[in-house]
Amino acid sequence: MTMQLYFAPGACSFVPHVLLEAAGAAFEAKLVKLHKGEQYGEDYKAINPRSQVPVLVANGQAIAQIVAITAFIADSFPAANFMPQAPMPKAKFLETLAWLNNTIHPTFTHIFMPQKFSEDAAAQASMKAFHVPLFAARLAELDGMVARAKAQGGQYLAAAFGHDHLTALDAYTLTVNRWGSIAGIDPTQFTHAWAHIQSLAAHPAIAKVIERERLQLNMMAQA
Ligand SMILES: N[C@@H](CCC(=O)N[C@@H](CS)C(=O)NCC(=O)O)C(=O)O
Repeated sequence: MTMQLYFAPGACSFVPHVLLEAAGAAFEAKLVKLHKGEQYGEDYKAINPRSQVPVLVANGQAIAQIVAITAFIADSFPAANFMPQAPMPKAKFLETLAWLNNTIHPTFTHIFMPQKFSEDAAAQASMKAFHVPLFAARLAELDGMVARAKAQGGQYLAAAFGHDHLTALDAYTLTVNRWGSIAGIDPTQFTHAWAHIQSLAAHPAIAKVIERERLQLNMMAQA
């Protein structure tokens, strides 16, 4: 299978980027410069008309949406155990992934890209101000999930529902906590998630992706 992952540094595409690297998959990492608007160019719109990363192209077929890409990678690399298989753990895994993708993630979008929701500068400013504490509260909820997984002796977040393997949930936790630091929310206050992120960053596949994307995990820390 030939694969290309379209990604942007520090974006949510970090999630499939980590999974592919951790699976030992052969893939080409294709950089999309979101800050230069490359996602709106005709070349990229031919790959994803919705102008977003990530996109995984597998044998010429494009897949968008992290939930779908995660399922595809998990099914393609079963030995990596990226998704629980039993009905209830699988449902809980998907519940958490969907929440990260459709709730935490768009909360940050309201802070980082308020122009997507209103053209009015005052409305953008109030939207931003409203969403910062909301994002912090949701990161605190995520911190609690990490705490529960660790309390059960787990190394990874999905241990909370009996699946102690690296999954998309861990990579997404790192991503949204890092985004918190962009929004001025100190990520070290989420002590369980922050400790978890440090151990994830030491995982060889994740370290490789952090290096390729040139990520600083805490954007509030002095460089
Ligand atoms: N629900 C989508 C979210 C994708 C998304 O929000 N991508 C952002 C980066 S994190 C993006 O490409 N933004 C570019 C833009 O909106 O201009 C998914 O799961 O793939």
